[in-house]
Amino acid sequence: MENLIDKISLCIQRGKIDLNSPYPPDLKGEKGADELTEEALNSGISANDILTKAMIPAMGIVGDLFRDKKLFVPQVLMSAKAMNSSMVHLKPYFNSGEIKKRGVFIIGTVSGDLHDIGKNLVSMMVEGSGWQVIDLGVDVKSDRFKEAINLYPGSVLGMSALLTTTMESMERSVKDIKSAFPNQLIIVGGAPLTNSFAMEIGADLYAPNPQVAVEFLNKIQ
Ligand code: B1M
Repeated sequence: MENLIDKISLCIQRGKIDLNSPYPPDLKGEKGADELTEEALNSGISANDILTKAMIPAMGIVGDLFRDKKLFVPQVLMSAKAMNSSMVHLKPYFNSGEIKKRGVFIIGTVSGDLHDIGKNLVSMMVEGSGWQVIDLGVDVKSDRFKEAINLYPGSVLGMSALLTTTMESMERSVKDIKSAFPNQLIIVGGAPLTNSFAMEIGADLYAPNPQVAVEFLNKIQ
């Protein structure tokens, strides 16, 4: 069992998707996260073990390396793709309730902001750590965030902004949401933000990178 778990973990860390994927070059021609996950399930390893012993720790390692600038965006995207190819096999177990999600994380870029690369990275890392992610996409108005919060009580909300102009809409949205849902936890991130800005507008956490958001989420749940 350790062997397959270790192999799946390695594939996710290295971004090895499946047998046919040429990346990374030194693993060309070898099975990837896709085939190994199927093999693990067929050999009787539980979906929960695959998730908690291989996938989540692997994405944690990727997140740490990215935070420490030892991995970069393209490599993280490959890891996320490998994780998704594993996740496809686990989806039926999530749906049957055999695997419990840690919680619900709603995310979107704020009104007026179309930059979604950072937001997508955060979504993938949070999903990889065992959370259900509701991705509202880009240019999300405050009312849309509030609708989602209504649908998922107890969720955590993440907002991303990349423009100095959309920092203003982030401020308006955070204030609006906090006045409607005073206990709503809100994480904000994006290149132009600072911790003092995040605290001033009433957010609960400024996450300069996805891993800080993941660590916060995993502490509360
Ligand atoms: Co735009 N753009 N852009 N752009 N763009 C910037 C942001 C800019 C800095 C470029 C520049 O002038 N040097 C500048 C902003 C200047 C400012 O406001 N001070 C800018 C501008 C001006 C614009 C337009 C206004 C240009 C124009 O049309 N005149 C326009 C605005 C569109 C809009 O949003 N309404 C625009 C458009 C675009 C494209 C559509 C062409 C494209 C976006 C494509 C896409 O996202 N699908 C684009 C891009 C790619 C960029 C740059 C080059 C790269 C942004 C990026 O993806 N970075 C950017 C310049 C730069 O950064 N070098 C730029 C990589 C990404 C992984 O980082 O998003 O910071 P980032 O996410 C990080 C962290 O911030 C954090 O985690 C991620 C990983 O570490 N993080 C979170 C982010 N969100 C988080 C949420 C969290 C936690 C962490 O919790 C919830």
